[in-house]
Amino acid sequence: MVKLTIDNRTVEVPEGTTILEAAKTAGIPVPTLCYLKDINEIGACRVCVVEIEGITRLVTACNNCVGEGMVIHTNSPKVRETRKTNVELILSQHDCSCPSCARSGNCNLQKIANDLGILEIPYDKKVSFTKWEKQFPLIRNYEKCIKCMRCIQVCDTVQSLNIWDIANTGSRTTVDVSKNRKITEADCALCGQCITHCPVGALRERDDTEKVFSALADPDKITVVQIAPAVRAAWGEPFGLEREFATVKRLVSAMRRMGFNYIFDTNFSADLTIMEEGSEFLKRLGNKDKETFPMFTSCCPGWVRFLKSQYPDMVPQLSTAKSPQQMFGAMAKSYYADLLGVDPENIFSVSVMPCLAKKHECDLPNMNDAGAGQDVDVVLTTREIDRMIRAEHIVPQELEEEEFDTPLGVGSGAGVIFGATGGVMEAALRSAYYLVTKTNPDPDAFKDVRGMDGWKEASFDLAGTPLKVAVVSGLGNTRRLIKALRKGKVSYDFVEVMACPGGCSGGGGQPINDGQELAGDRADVLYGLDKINEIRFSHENPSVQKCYECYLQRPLSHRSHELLHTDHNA
Ligand code: HC1
Ligand code: SF4
Repeated sequence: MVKLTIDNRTVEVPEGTTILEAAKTAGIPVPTLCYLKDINEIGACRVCVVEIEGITRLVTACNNCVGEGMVIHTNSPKVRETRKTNVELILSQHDCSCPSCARSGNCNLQKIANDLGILEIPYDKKVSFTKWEKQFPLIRNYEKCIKCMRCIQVCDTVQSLNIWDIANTGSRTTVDVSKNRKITEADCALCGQCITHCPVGALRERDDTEKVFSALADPDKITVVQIAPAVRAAWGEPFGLEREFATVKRLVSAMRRMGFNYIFDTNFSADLTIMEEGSEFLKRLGNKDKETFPMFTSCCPGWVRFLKSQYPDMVPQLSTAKSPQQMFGAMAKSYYADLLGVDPENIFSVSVMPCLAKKHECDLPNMNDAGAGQDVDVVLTTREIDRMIRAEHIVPQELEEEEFDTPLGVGSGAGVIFGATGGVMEAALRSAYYLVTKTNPDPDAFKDVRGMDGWKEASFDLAGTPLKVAVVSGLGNTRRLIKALRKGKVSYDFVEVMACPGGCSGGGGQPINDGQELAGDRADVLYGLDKINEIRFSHENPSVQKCYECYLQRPLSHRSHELLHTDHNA
């Protein structure tokens, strides 16, 4: 242990602890901008500088370790002055138009500048404007970039994609797409992790809220919206709502006030996905064809983009089942249009997702199987729906709980856990067991695949057939798993992949809580919802049963293939 003094407080911490961590244990917050625990500890922004008695030069707290007997001041006049100058220099290169910034009110730079009392920037502004492809779901605003390197590190070390790099030199230094590529030419998976880890507004999603406001105002449009599993665990965070209060039923209520005609649950189509994908898995398990086995889940479009760009020869191993989002869109404009007795062309199909890649997925040329334009017209992220709530002057604290509409608003506990890493696998195994044995397993029989580990393995006995499954989240972990699979070092029957660490609950479209990883807390909410759901199995969802009875006939039927499956290479 090392004993030292920080701001007149005696602190004892293990050897090798950084000054930042040591200060934290003593309850002394040191401001940081570029720091991301275990991912970006490079002291680039120099906001965390502190003074050590006996050393003339100030040092950065995030990447310097404590020493025995050190006397440290985290906010001495010298520290304050230097920190202020460092932030003023950052601001001199930053587009400070806060009112029009996506991160206004949730920006660490804004907060730190304000806390330091910076009311003027004494340096010349040198902000140059560079063009970006504004139709792409991910937008970089070079003028807001503070070169903290977080996006580079997250993309390299966590996601293994190396989309970003430093470009230019000297005062023209910026972060741009690596290897001189345009973003549309790079292999960006659109996981959005660079956005959720950016401390400022340099990265954001394409804003599609205006399209939805227009549809809501159009009397000829029937607006049908689906809410993804993971959104319910996070939408209330920016409003400071307790998780117990920020239920999906209150989100339903907010959206009804906005004027959506029919509000449904993606959990319904997650259940439908299990019926289709589970049946497909059992079929593939029967013949273990080399080309299509082991089977990969296909509901994460970030993962599908990754596989197509990095290992295209393995695309046939993806389940042909569409994602729940796209299954929902196809059913909304076919089955549900029939139930309503309306022309599907009049349906405007919106989805609220924790995800950026879903904005790309709904635009794919083969996602129009209901024959009325895109099956899903617009995808909004959790952040966008939260903006819409604010724009509509809805006070979330005053919302009462309201029910989803039926029948597509009915979902099982198996559907809701899709939003957490391991959830798709667990839901599929619950129903696969039933499909094979015609009896239900204990709904928690497959809980070994839960948890936030990036690469999990489990073995089960499926009525006499041994099954080995793997669950990965995060594309770096995914790359490691695929390499091991290709080298024959591991072998599985079924693999679930989610591009975002922790799965959709840690999705790139979720609220940003600077530097805090909340995927685990949000997953706990989803598992809690599964536990209290009266229906724990996708095959017991009465709306799904009815839909097969009256419309699809059975899993993998001709109509199911037309509406619910896809060719990922098309
Ligand atoms: Fe997901 Fe899915 S779980 S992919 O993470 O399979 O986005 O939540 O909606 O489609 O159901 C996302 C979440 C979501 C789909 C489902
Ligand atoms: Fe989107 Fe979920 Fe995949 Fe992340 S893990 S890219 S949020 S579908």
